[in-house]
Amino acid sequence: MVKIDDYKNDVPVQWCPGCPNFGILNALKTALTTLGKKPHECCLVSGIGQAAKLPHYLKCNFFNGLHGRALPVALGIHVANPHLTTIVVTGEGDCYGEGGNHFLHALRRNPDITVVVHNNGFYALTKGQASPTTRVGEKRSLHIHGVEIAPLNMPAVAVVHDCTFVARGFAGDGDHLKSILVEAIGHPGLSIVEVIQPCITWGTHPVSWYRERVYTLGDDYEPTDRQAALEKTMKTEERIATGILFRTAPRKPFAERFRKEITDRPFAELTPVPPEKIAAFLFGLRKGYIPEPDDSHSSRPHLVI
Ligand SMILES: Cc1ncc(C[n+]2csc(CCOP(=O)(O)OP(=O)(O)O)c2C)c(N)n1
Ligand code: SF4
Ligand SMILES: [Mg+2]
Repeated sequence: MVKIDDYKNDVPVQWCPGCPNFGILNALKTALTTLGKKPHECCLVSGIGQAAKLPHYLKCNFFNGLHGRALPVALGIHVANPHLTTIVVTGEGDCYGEGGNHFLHALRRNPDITVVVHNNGFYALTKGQASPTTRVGEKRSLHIHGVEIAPLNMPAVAVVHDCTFVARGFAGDGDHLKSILVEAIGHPGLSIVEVIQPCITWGTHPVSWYRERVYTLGDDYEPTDRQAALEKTMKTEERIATGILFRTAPRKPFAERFRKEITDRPFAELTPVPPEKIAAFLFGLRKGYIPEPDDSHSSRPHLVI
């Protein structure tokens, strides 16, 4: 049986004491334990930021890469080993700002990965500059008269672009967040979980301000209803809905044909292909030859053996 301590490591945590990011860390560890995922079966991927430090604090596979680039790296990891549970942990600056383009194209590709976006409404690591979700009028260090441009609502973009699992959690409600993460990680295809994460150091409002505004969607809420989902997702001014905002039947995941027709084995387990065979394969492609799935015994060049 997997225990939460299996994920424990001795890396010193670099967050401010009392940061709500601790709530997200605990919720994620508990969700993975609840799902019975062993640490070696998971890979966390992040970019740069306070949120992006989270993978350091779990004992499992992780890749901490460039700012905004977690998604393409996660996609590569997932393609190379579809048996790993691949989870991106990112901030809204990392994911919607620097990495916004990757987010949009991940929606189109629908890889079977989970994306957890800590949304604290600014760039916390670099001391609170405005991010794509900073509210209009909010004063930030480089916006002394208040932010003038409208925020992005990427969960709504995800709903519009057929992401089949879109949820919002609150870092101050770990039990609820855990239950959302369990569903998200178990859902086939891309799952987006945005987490409202107050920053107690650079934030404009205390945690209580958020607590007064968030509420949990009731059992009568129908997450398959796209119109209702858009309405709940877009409303973030006075009352902020948390829970599974949108969930529909899974659609074709990224690389499905490759997995069915070529291989679903991790690349690391495949027999290395000799360089001359690769050269022959590329030469064949240049000549217009496209290998057939069952070509493995033919004398024509092929890559997977
Ligand atoms: C290419 C690049 N540009 C800018 C930075 C500076 N930088 C580091 S973290 C960060 C913002 C992180 O914000 P967010 O993703 O919201 O995470 P948070 O710290 O708020 O959790 C920025 C702009 C960087 N490290 N690399
Ligand atoms: S600066 Fe804000 S987000 Fe970063 S660790 Fe401190 S409280 Fe958390
Ligand atoms: Mg942020």
